[in-house]
Amino acid sequence: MTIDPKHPRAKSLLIREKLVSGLKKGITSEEGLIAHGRGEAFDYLLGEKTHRFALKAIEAAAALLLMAKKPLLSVNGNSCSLAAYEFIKLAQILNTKIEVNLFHYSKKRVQLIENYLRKIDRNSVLNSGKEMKITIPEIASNRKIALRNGIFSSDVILVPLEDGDRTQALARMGKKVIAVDLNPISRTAQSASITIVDNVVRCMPLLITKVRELSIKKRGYWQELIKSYDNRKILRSAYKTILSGLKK
Ligand code: PTJ
Repeated sequence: MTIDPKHPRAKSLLIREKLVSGLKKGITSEEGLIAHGRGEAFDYLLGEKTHRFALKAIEAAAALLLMAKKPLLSVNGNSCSLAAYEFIKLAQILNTKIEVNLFHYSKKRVQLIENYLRKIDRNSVLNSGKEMKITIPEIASNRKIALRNGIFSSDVILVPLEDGDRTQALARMGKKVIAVDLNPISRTAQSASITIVDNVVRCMPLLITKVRELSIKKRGYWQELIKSYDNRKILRSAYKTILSGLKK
């Protein structure tokens, strides 16, 4: 479908088109379209813009990713369809890897997503066909299948558009989780160390810029940013913004 840039909902329609195109390529799951609908509803209430609370979370996330011994970017069907180039760019800047980890798991879809990402940059993507797999305990979905050299051995993991189970399991394993979730009351949002309540499409370019900006600062500066960051406060602000959106 051709989208007229003058259409009042052009941006939102473009995002939908990306997901539908991902579905046709076998990247987005059918369920991913439904999950996006939930995200859209929250985004609508947030005025479809990046708020101050999200900028604060992005700043802390950038610092945490820079501080990490082994950061990792976890990508699923929706995030690949919506922001593949940005995930690759971020992996390159951080000199780290992307692991494809799916809720609606199929070997075929993992491979399709890996191949799609590898066409942009083959060095940034872990190869599930070659890497050793490990099961993360207490996860009730196929998200439990992780790569030993990836999520399993990483200390800071970026998880966009997540279901809550894995975030909680990773936190129990002592890992720091950075979530991107438009719903501040989801289990993922509540269990993550840092929650970016923003659309993945808007926040990824901002996160890339922030990582670049902070990379020239000293470790102590990153530490201060993380120390002064309060995820509860950020979630409260997001929740209040949604409530006031509803009142309007
Ligand atoms: O590709 P798969 O198989 O791994 O599946 C991906 C989905 C997203 C279907 C899967 O992880 C899932 O079922 O997720 P949930 O439990 O529906 O949670 C997705 C969360 O992401 C919800 O809280 C949505 O509000 C939120 N969300 C949806 N679209 C966006 C979003 N958050 C940020 N940006 C979005 N564009």
